[in-house]
Amino acid sequence: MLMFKVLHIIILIFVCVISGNELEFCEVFDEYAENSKKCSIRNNFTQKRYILYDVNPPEGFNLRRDVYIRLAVFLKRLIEKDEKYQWQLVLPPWGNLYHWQYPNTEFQEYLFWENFFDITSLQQYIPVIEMYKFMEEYSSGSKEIQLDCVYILQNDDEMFKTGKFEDKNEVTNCTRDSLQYYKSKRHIYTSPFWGYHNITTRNIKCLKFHGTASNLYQNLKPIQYRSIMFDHMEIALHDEYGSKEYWKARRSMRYNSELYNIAKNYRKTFLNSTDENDNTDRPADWTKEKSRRNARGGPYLSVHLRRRDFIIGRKESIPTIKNAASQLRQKMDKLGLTVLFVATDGEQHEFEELKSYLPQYKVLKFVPSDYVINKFKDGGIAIIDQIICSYARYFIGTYESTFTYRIQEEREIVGFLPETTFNNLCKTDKKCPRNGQWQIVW
Ligand SMILES: Nc1nc2c(ncn2[C@@H]2O[C@H](COP(=O)(O)OP(=O)(O)O)[C@@H](O)[C@H]2O)c(=O)[nH]1
Ligand SMILES: *[C@@H]1O[C@H](CO)[C@@H](O)[C@H](O)[C@H]1NC(C)=O
Ligand SMILES: *[C@@H]1O[C@H](CO)[C@@H](O)[C@H](O)[C@H]1NC(C)=O
Ligand SMILES: *[C@@H]1O[C@H](CO)[C@@H](O)[C@H](O)[C@H]1NC(C)=O
Ligand SMILES: *[C@@H]1O[C@H](CO)[C@@H](O)[C@H](O)[C@H]1NC(C)=O
Ligand SMILES: [Mg+2]
Repeated sequence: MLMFKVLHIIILIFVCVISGNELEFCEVFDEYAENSKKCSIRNNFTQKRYILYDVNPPEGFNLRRDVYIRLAVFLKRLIEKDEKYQWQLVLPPWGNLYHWQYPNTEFQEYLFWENFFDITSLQQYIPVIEMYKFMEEYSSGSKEIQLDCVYILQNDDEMFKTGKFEDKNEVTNCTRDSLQYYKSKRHIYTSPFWGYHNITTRNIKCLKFHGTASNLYQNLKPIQYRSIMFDHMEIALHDEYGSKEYWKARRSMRYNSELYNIAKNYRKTFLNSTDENDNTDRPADWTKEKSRRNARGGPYLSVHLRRRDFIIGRKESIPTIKNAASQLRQKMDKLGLTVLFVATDGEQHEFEELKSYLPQYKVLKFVPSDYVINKFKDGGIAIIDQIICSYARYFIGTYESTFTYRIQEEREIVGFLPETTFNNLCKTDKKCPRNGQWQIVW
């Protein structure tokens, strides 16, 4: 009897020790003892850990940029706290976004961040690497890249029904909804993985999740996993929206310098706008940038005139073209400006219509050359529009458009007065929703 008890205790201790580490260690491979050993040696060999992520497919470019900031701040804090591992964020290639319209969809797949952003600037905030670099580093010669764990975040529908929100991070059964984009063959999942057919995983976990990005800390399990991916990362919220840290991450998102140069040439040629005249000079290195409110901006008013899906989805706040023209005219007259720069996703005929209501003003939009279309595509052209808007003396945006928010942030960084930035078109002169003013913190 005593023997039995002692044995029982020993077994208990043994189980605890094992489940505390070794047994969980690289569980991906634990069907194969031999692989499991290899795997632990492999994980021990390098301290590099890779975090990958993706966002709900219908989301646009500018919300995706916001999701990057959530991860960047999370990673920054993680690195401060945990020096044992070399954490790296793998930048998810851009592709096939819903709003991207240039024909030939293949041509808009697998676009790396360097097309749009300055990678060195991003790296001055956190260690990021492009997907192709990750593939090189991680595959070590094999044809396939197997991620150690993929978490699919899911909203807790119950919470949305009751309205009682509390942090949640619970492994749950995957719904068909969560798995709809993944294909499974003998427990090996492939696709979507940003369109790569050679990325797979054996280990998908669905998470009922509510809370900020840092609540995902417990899911990293760096002893067990060398690479993890979070899908539907937009479900995780900002840890510190609008804080100094948030703005640091935002400031590190400098665009590809060629995009700045294209915008600069356009401003000079068509808008009589130069950094010297407009007091908008900036240091090349974002970490050297300082708080200021004396940017003047070029002698033009810029507007972000969001159309397409917003005309249908945001009826309450989107004006007719005619009404927008009237609002713009009033403002230009008040400011003594005669040049209007229009950034829009609207149809050509909507732009022509706008112009027809403003005959006494110079109304312009950026028309990309074939070179720009081929090299930078929809994403780059949109950024050029955003840059030109962010150097105007006065900006008017579209209510609740993330495209507009990114312009407002850029103007906060460049150093404009908030009243020249936080304005939006109204449904009519009388019906005017107001966006919040998220001012920069240095
Ligand atoms: N070039 C250009 N594209 C735009 C403009 N407005 C919207 N778009 C396109 O439409 C997309 C809108 O989606 P998103 O980035 O999610 O912004 P939101 O939907 O306005 O919050 C952008 O990413 C662009 O591809 C614009 O003024 N100029
Ligand atoms: C990992 O490496 C450390 C020393 O670097 C060693 O003490 C330990 O036994 C190794 N663990 C495994 C599972 O190989
Ligand atoms: C995976 O596929 C991509 C695109 O087809 C290719 O560029 C990459 O080299 C491949 N990676 C490996 C490890 O085979
Ligand atoms: C998950 O699925 C299993 C097997 O289908 C079932 O037994 C279990 O109750 C489910 N769990 C939840 C939380 O729905
Ligand atoms: C361009 O701007 C400069 C300085 O702001 C001004 O002196 C000049 O007259 C402007 N040129 C035109 C053609 O408007
Ligand atoms: Mg959108």
